[in-house]
Amino acid sequence: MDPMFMNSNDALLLVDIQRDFCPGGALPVEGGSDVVPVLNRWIDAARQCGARIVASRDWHPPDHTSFRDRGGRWPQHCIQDSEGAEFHPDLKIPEDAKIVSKGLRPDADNYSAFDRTPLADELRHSGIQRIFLGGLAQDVCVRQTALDARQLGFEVHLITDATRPLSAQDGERALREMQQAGVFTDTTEPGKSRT
Ligand code: VGL
Ligand code: ZN
Repeated sequence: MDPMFMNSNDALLLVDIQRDFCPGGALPVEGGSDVVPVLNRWIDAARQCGARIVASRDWHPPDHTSFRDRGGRWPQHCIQDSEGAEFHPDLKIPEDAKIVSKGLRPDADNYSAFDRTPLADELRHSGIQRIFLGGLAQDVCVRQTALDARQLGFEVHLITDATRPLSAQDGERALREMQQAGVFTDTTEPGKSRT
């Protein structure tokens, strides 16, 4: 879909585009930085169309349960106030964007930007009905955020050119799961249709 079709009932949700999820970071997604120029164009379009812009971030305490040294699945990443937790320096997040932090509790992991955050209520209060999302990682936080958004009743569009998986195989599976849940995944850059 052409980003210029967005309006004030839409939100652009930028999921976890942080240094640690990009090449050189602690939990790098291959090609993770490639989502940045695509999403910068969507940010421009969202501003022109009056759509709401939200950026989520993984924001863990140093003793987070998802870390390997605590018996979890992942290397240490996105520790609160660390350099690795910063948004990608080239991502042009506007001053008035809403920042949503997740994964704050030491004893619980939350992959979704809606899990234990005020995001759903805030979007509803702003009259948002459609969510366009992209970011990292396609098979982890983007997947769970998109599935939750559907469950919460939003129309959801995954910007397929603006997401990358940690594992290619899991990324494909996540794409199918999202489609089965009613997420539109035909959304892409104008002229570069993937379907
Ligand atoms: C993520 C693994 C661990 C993500 C967060 O943002 O996709 N992945 N924590
Ligand atoms: Zn995490």
